[in-house]
Amino acid sequence: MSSSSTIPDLGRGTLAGLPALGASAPRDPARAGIIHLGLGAFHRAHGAVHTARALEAEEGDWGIVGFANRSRSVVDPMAAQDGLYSVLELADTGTRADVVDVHRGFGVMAEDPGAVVAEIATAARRILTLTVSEGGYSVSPRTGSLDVDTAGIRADLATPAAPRTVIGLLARGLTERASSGEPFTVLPCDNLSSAGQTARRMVTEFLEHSGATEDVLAYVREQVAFPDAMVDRIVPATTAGTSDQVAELLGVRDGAPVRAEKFSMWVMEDHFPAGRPAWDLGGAIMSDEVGKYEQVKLRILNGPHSLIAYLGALDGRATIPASFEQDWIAESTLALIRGENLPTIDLPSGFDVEEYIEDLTHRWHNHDLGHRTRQVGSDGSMRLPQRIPTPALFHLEQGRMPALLALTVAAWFACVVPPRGFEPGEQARAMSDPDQDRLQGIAERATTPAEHARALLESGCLSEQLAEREDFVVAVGELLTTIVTSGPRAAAADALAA
Ligand code: CS2
Repeated sequence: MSSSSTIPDLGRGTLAGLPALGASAPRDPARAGIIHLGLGAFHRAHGAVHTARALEAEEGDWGIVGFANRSRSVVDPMAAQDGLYSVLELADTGTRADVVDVHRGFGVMAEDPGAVVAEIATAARRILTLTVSEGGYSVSPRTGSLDVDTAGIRADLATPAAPRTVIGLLARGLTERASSGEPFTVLPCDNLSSAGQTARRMVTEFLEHSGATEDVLAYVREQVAFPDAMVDRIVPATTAGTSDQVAELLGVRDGAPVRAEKFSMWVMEDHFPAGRPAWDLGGAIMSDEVGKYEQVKLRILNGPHSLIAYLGALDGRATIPASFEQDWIAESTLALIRGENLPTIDLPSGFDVEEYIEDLTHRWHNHDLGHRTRQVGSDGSMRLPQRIPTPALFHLEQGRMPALLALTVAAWFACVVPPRGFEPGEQARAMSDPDQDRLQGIAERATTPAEHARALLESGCLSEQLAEREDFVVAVGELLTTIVTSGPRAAAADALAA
């Protein structure tokens, strides 16, 4: 690019005069109180921004040492930029960019897992936050327990001193920290219900399977907190143009920018035995009702988001706003929210759910964000077990068919594990899923879409309990048949009429 040579690179030398957040975090990496696992766009646009704002409100030793999962694509440019990057906020009222200045150290989990273990064992680190996506918690969708059938967990249980999975790393790190007895907090920031309790259970099960001592188990039980949290901000993948937009707004070239909507919400249990940043002053909500907020988030936003992505992709739409603009998709989504998911939610006290839904429909219309259907539709095998079974079983047990939840499942299968002979189109083909080949293998012998749906559901890919619901299996099969023979719009009409 001809202009790029004249634009200086982002770094401490070019920071003066730029809108920066968090700079009061001590520069010395030894004083960084937080370890973060999963240095992706979401953490950088959400937790890191709230931490930076908290530091603006109240100083403290709360810099972040961040670990990417496996790629160096973020770590390298951030390290070259003295840990700085910008967040481009795309709102109706205009676009703005802020530089975030809270990261004080970097690593890549897959390259140097031992470094993560050593960090957890270091007394000055007091909190570990994580955004490792649903799959990172190694929960079996079938049983809800630690997934000992995965190669990663099997390998880590065989050599617990040299772990590679997130749960194995946490277990090893806490084992090493146990000898000092220093308290610690693990704060998951993924879209999982009871994410904190789930992480505690998985770590404890791992320790038990690997023969940990009673001392270590007692340390984890008594000195380590695993608060639950609800996280909410739509953060689409960074695109090639993001850097140019930042250059235009800030006059610097940023090799690791992120883009996000204006909305941001973080609700957490206030349980931090080793202290915490003033997150409450940085926009987060401290609450004893996090479980209820999680239900709101998973069932009003995430589940319906999946439905928009799958119906939209089957209809050839590349983005969430382009999909949600289709009346029949919006109608199906709102019917899912109001008719099926909302009745299953125990709302937090004083929470204005109508305002949340109103905001959300607005957020889903944000064309500037251009959130891709392929991004939201990927990893369904990890995401849908968090979004579908609980509300679906709620209705089934009362003798009602949740047709739009069934439609979400049928549309997921059509996109990602299509029945033989069905071509779901370019947008659906672009969705990825770590379990895709295994799922396709399970349905290999099916000769009809209904048999295909049955084979998949009966494998327990969403939950064992749901697999046993013959009425749900039949409903998903019928909707998948309609998608294949008459298209997604006809299937949505059937679900709405049910
Ligand atoms: C989305 C979420 O991709 C998805 O599964 O539903 O990433 C969603 O955008 C965020 O949870 C919003 O807070």
